[in-house]
Amino acid sequence: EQVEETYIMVKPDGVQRGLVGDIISRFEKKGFKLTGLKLFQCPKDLAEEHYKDLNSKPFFPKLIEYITSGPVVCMAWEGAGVVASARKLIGSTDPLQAEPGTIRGDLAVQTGRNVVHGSDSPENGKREIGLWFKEGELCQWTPAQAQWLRE
Ligand code: YYY
Ligand code: MG
Repeated sequence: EQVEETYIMVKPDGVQRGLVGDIISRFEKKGFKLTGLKLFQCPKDLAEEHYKDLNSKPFFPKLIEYITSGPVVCMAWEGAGVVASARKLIGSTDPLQAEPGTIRGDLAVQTGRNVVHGSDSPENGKREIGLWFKEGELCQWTPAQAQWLRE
């Protein structure tokens, strides 16, 4: 299988509501590898670059205001199939449509406050990790449990 990277971010509502530990824990327990982690106040230009594909949408200004409204938790996660699997763990964009057991299904009620971001493709995973992290902020390491996760 192809090892991939994905950019996961706890949005300002997730930080304010004390959900950081719960959200990190779900990816950690699943067995993916954390390679980057920081609390960060996002500047407006970075938020606009991150969401540039949506810049013609009517909700874009409110989305940028929301993402820059307080600190976010930036994460890089690595593993075979991590991009699609993380999207499943996160659930549908609209938390009312998201399945119970998913982060949004369990912890949120509105699209505009859906607590977490996850990259939608391996290409965007790389792009977004490059946007949000400097090179020295990422760690390459071998988790001690690696041999118990994969045969
Ligand atoms: O990847 P995902 O976060 O599930 O959804 P996107 O379609 O990429 O939209 C990004 C972000 O924009 C979404 O998480 C909330 C916000 N948004 C919104 O406020 N209103 C919409 N109708 C669609 C998306
Ligand atoms: Mg998206």
